This record gives sequence, C-alpha cells and structure tokens, in this order.
Amino acid sequence: MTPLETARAGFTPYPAEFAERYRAAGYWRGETFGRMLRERAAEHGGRTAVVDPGGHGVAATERRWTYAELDRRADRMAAGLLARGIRAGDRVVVQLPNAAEFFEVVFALFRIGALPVFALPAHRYAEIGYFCSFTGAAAYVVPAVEGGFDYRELASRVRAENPALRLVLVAGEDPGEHVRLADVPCDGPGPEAFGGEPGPEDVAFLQLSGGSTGVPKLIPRTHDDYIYSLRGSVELCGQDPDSVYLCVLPAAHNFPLSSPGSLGTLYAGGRVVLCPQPAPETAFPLIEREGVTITGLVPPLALLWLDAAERGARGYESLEVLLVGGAKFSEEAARRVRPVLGCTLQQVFGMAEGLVNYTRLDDPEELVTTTQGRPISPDDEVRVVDDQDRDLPDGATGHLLTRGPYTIRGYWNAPGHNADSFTADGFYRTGDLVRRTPTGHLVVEGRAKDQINRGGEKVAAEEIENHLLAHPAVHDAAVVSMPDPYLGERTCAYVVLRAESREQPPKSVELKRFVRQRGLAEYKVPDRVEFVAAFPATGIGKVSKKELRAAIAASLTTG
Ligand code: OOB
Repeated sequence: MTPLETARAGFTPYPAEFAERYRAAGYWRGETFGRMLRERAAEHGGRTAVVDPGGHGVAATERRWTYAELDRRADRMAAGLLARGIRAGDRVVVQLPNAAEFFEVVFALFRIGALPVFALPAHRYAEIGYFCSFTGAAAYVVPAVEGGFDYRELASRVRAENPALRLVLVAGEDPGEHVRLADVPCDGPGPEAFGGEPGPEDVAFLQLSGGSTGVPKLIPRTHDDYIYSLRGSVELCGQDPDSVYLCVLPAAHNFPLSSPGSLGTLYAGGRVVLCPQPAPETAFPLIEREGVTITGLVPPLALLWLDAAERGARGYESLEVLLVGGAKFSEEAARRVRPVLGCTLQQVFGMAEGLVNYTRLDDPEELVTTTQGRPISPDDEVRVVDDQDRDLPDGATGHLLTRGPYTIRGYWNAPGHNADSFTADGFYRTGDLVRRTPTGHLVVEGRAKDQINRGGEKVAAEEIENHLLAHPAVHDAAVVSMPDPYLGERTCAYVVLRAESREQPPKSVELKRFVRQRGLAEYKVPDRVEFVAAFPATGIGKVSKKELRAAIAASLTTG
C-alpha cells in the first residue's frame, strides 16, 4: 500500500448522507489548511501571524513572522520534505515546544498531505516509541534539548527500533546523526509535482486521545471537519483580525490548537503569540507587550493567574476573553475571573475526538460560572443516556454520547476499540457524565471512563497499571484518582505485591522510578503508591475502583 492508502485505510469516513448534510448546511466548505494559509497570506500578507519570543531550546531570540513569511516558509519546508522523500499520507510525529517552527512544519505537512501526529513535549520513550511504531511513521521532528531533556537521544533510540522511520529532524543543533530542520527548506518542486495538495475530505492529522485504554488511540481529523470547528470557535469567541491569542498550553494539544487556539486565530487573520512558560511571571509581561486579547488555560493555571493578579501582579489588562477548560473549573474560581482579571470567562468543554462546548460571551454570569457551555454547532447531536443507552430527561445525570459535523466516527486503525467507543449508529461514547440544563448547556458531573484528569492532563489508568505490572515485585495494580486542591485530581496507584516480595517490599519511590525509567511521561508517574494485601471487589468480582477512590480520599482528609 502507498502511504496515502495506508492513511486512508485507517480512517472511518462520515457516512455519505451525513457528509452531504454537513456540506449542504455550509459547515464543510471544501477548505484545506494549505489553501487557508495561502488565502490569509494574500489578504493579510504584511500582518504578523506568529510571534515567538524565543528563550527556549529551539531559538534564543525573538522571531516575528508575517502571514506572507509563514506561507513562504511552509512552501519551502514542504519542498524540502518532499525532496527528502516525505509523501502524502506519510505519518510524521511532531514533538515541538511552543516555537514558531511548529507552524512552519505543520503547514508544510498539511500542504504535502502528510499527517502530523501531535505528540506533546512531555512524552518520552514509552509514548513516542508507540506512536512511531503504531503509525509506521516516516519522520519524527524534535527540538534538540528542551527543559533539560535531550530529544535527539530519544530520537536515536526510537529510530534504531523503527525501520520505517527514515528521517529525524532536529529544530536546533545536531552533531550529525540527524538532520537539522533549518537545513530542510529548499526551492524545489512543491506538492503539485507529486500529485497535488490534499482534498478537504482527506485526513489532515492524527491527534491523541486522552485515553482510557492500555495505549493511546489516535484521532483522524479531516481538513473540512476541523476547519468547521475553527470557524465556529472563532465566531463564538469573537475573534477577528485584531485578535491576539496567547498560546500558553502545549501548542499541539487540541484545546490551544483549535478552541479557538492558534489555528482558529490564523483562520481569523489574527496574531498568535507563543508563550514559552505558563507562569504569570512570563505570561503577563508578554500579554502587556503584545496586547494579547484572548488565551486559553487549564483550571490549575487559571488559579495560578488569579492568585498572582490578586497579589498585585500586572500586565494582563488587555485580556478580553479567558477560556478555561480541559478539566472542570470550580464555580468558586469561575466567579473570580471577571472581578480579578477584568475579562470575560468562557468555559470550554471539549475533546480531541470532536465535540466542543462553550459558554457564550453574552450568556448570563450564572450560566458562565456554573456550566461548561453548549455545543458549537446546531448539528451537534447530544444524548444523555443511562447505562442501557436509554435517553434521560434534562436535569438527570448520565453518559454523554455525541455525533456531529466535527466528531470522528472512529479512531485511526482501531476496529476493536471502535466497537466499544461508538454506538452502532455512530455516536461517540465520551465517557463523561453530564447533565443538561433547560438552556441546553452541559454540566460535567463526573466520568465513567477509567481515566484520571490531572489538571487537564489525561492519564489512562490501564496504561500505568501495565507499566507497574512489569515490575517483578508487583502482583496486581489499580490506578485511581485522588482529590487535589490544585490539580483537581492526582493519581494514586494501589499495588498488591507478589507473596515472595512481601518480606522485602520495594518502596514507593522505587516503583515510581521504575515506571519513569521505562520512559513514561512525568505527568503519568503515580503521585502516590499505596500497598495493600488485596483489592476490594465489586459484586461480580472486578476491582472496585470506587472503593479505592473512597479509601484514598478518606485517608487524605483524616491525614
Ligand atoms: C480537551 O481535550 P482532551 O481530548 O484532552 O480531553 C477530553 C476530556 C473530556 O472528555 C472530559 O473528560 C475532559 O477532557 N474535559 C473536561 C472539560 N474539558 C475537557 N471536563 C470537565 N470540564 C471541562 N471544561 O481537554 C479539550 C479539547 C478542546 C477544548 C478544550 C478541552
């Protein structure tokens, strides 16, 4: 199979009748990311598209790229990648910090029709090795050294194990084993010489799922569907060419990418300012200097910013809209946003699989502070159901199922998971427990999926349990959430030791070190490890995570 055939074979298309409906309604307009940038460059060529203040591993000094420059760079990068053998449908794992190169690379890949696989800077060998092997990636793009970690070494290891991985590109210096990203751009033939740019119905990239299974699942998003979510977001967040968006969270995550995020901002013709660090000490001066109007934060960061502003830190005054999402924002904290930061709070409850809900800018304060918003599209179908998939009335809490013009119909290449994650008629089972208000707003009440939401960072319990089970002293492991005042939740690993290990049990720190050494992202390393003789069981003999959660929560309150 060609790379394009492989990429398409893993994708579950929207059924024809739905695709027609979404086109007829004007949601899918046949746009692609490659052409979008071309059009913006034609319209706003001299305006600034991306500001990267530098001070990270990729570049020490500031860069400011206009739309014309970003467009030209994406063309030259596309030509260079084509010259090095990257083709339409190839998967390319992109793991870059918040640096301007992120956009240069991603738009080049969009033009070629190669699929970025959006890794996060926090990912390590366990995650990256899996993304490369599972997708059969042809290339992997990394910074040189960032946050004290040498990504080139990780790349060497992953490359040695993945014969399909032909190219490692390093944004920054490289002693010679890999290729410097800066050496790639050229004026050679572009995509038109290799079969043309992708179409709007093609998969544009693979996004990562928060996950609740042993390994992360990949989410194929098309140009048409994703651009619709951008257009809808831009409208609901009041963005226009004067908007200045501060990208605080890791640029590749779906929230800062598209809600309305950096891609929404570019769609609107506005300016994206990349924030190298989320701390108020870095972000506030940048907001002041660039006249930032809008940004998006996870709840723990919003709390940090609120506290800093209350203590007298300044610089945030140009902010008009603060989006908070990724995890539940408490009503108390939500009520502080306007008085403390002087801007409008917009809660956002979204998922990389599709559906995004926003509170509206003109919603009454009560709805803004007590709900997580309502869907972007009139054609987002939302069902709240009981355990037997029976619809519940408004006000009752149940499982959220959804289907619509920008929600996937299947994970990439995962027929087994798809049977569990989607209903027969194509609704995605979000795993979230919600209730719906009479206004159609959703309130997130909990979660049915086996996942811990660590301040917006998602940890799949099974994935961590599998790593713990690899330790020779571990007989069984169950990872659950425990309440945390700052992150909302942290992870607690309950462990049952093998009989022969009980004499000389390993310490918690040893188990943490063990999973860390297996190359797991730091945010997935259990915050706490508890040893028990046996797990409580449910009526049918499964591990009762409910009881484990209750036990750890109780022990935390009693100290
Ligand atoms: C965003 O995307 P993901 O894919 O990292 O995580 C999705 C999950 C949701 O299913 C839900 O469990 C949780 O994150 N979540 C929230 C929430 N926003 C997301 N839970 C409670 N309150 C919220 N406001 O996290 C994401 C994607 C696009 C926009 C915003 C967030």
